[in-house]
Amino acid sequence: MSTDLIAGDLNGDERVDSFDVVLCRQEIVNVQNDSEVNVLADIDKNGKVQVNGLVLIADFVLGKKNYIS
Ligand SMILES: [Ca+2]
Repeated sequence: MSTDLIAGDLNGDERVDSFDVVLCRQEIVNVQNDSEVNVLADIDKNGKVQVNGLVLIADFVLGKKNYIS
């Protein structure tokens, strides 16, 4: 993992792409339980990994938004 954390970059490859969307989805259904990924997937910082974070990442990856926040 990179030391520079990027919102939405759940796998730490310094890019936000479809792999991060898949990872976020896995976090939501608790397939994985990686605390660092959970922090990065909690886009709105409400302490939970929820579908809204997944939607934000997916919208960014699909080009619907040019930022993640
Ligand atoms: Ca990534």
